[in-house]
Amino acid sequence: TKTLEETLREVIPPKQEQLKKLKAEHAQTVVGDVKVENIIGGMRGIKAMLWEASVLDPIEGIRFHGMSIPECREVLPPAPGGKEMTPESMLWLLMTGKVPTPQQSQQLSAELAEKGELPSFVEKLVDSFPKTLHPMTQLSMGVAALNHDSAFQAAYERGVKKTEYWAPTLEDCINLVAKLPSLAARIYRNVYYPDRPLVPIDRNLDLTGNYSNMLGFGNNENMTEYLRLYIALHGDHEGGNASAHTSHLVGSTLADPYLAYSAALNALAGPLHGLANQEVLRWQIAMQKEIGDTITHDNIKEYLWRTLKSGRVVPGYGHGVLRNPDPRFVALQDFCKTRPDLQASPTIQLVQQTAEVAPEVLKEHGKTKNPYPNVDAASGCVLYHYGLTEFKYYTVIFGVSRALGAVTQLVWARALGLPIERPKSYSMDALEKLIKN
Ligand code: NMX
Ligand code: MLT
Repeated sequence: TKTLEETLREVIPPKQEQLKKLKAEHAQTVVGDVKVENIIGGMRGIKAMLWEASVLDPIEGIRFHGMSIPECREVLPPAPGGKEMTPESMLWLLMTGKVPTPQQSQQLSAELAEKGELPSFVEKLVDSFPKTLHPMTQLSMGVAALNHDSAFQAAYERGVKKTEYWAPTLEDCINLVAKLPSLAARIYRNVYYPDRPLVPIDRNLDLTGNYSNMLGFGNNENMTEYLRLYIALHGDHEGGNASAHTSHLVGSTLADPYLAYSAALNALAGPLHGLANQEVLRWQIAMQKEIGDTITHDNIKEYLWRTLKSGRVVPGYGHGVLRNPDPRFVALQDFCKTRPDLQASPTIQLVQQTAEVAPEVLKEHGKTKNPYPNVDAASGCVLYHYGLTEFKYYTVIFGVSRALGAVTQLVWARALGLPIERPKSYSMDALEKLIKN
């Protein structure tokens, strides 16, 4: 059985050839144009980045190396005894473009468990944070501090050849993915359950089995399976989203993967991006309180209009690229539909009913280009139902997940020798001059 690194050694050379050919034959081929609306509109729609692991179609949603979410759920190996694809299987697919065998996926789980402990200075650093510091700030700071032991940084100082950059980068990336659950679980314990002892890593468990255990949900197999699906699903969403793009930008300076991903987490912590899953729960709970026990489409509608008229966005709805319901939302709803306890949950019912009403209200409101639910509309309610009710923590789980796609691109950017990212900017005066010419 080939390891992840051995598999990468096989798949990198043909990709390097593909890039060489693209450069040689198509460097001057035009694939789109740039309008003033793109420059002043958050670069929306500009085709401007290479990103190998996934591509987002506005109607069909995300495909990982061409595979849809239902296809991934079908073929990616689960954990022993489980049914849902694991994040390690997804990481293998993202990195190599190949579906791992169950043995390869388990081998990767074992490697991650072996490398999962935090250096003691990082434990001390995280333990020194005030409980009131947002969990995402803690995560970002903890990840940045892990760069103390960066293999890439050490190799760069030794003068490693450019063609070899990717191998120490991969070493850092695997270490980062391995350590994220311990770091994230430590933050959860410190902020919400300071008297609870921390559970050590079990070398026989997969990454999420350990994470769930460390969060205190190890005896709830449904929650662990949900976390596997959640973390695998949120792993990558092509390159232009704010967190992935940040990681790519920072990584393009040859900053090590810890620094690149720490920066990405700061982007994920914004309410228009990953923090929306925390905001959805806060908003749903406030709605539940206001509406009371009799939930009808009419009173949900009224609540939606109150949110919109007060000038706020409806969290969990809209998207920069998608123009249909997010297939990740659909997959999480599917998970709920197969479990009677979840179907009976008032919080989950409210999410489902809101999704029935909100698109019409948002269409009537007439602003958003996409009136449909995105993944954040559904991701938190199952956590809430299973007892992880501290919704300020939800984006941390997103942060454990998004590393899968970010680290994949960091390895590929170095394997392909991609340059530092540096787009051209204009002032309004300069733009007007450009228009006149
Ligand atoms: N509720 C109310 N108004 C909205 C919404 C919404 N859910 N979505 C977009 N709009 C408004 C938007 O604020 C903008 O208004 P204005 O012209 O006054 O600035 C207008 O509609 C056009 O925006 P779009 O072009 O449709 O959206 P854009 O690509 O700029 O932004 C989001 C995409 C996702 C930031 C936006 O839809 C949004 O703020 N959604 C709510 C927050 C959210 O769920 N974010 C999570 C995204 C997924 N993730 O995990 O990252
Ligand atoms: C994501 O998963 O990153 C979000 O859906 C946002 C995006 O793709 O722009």
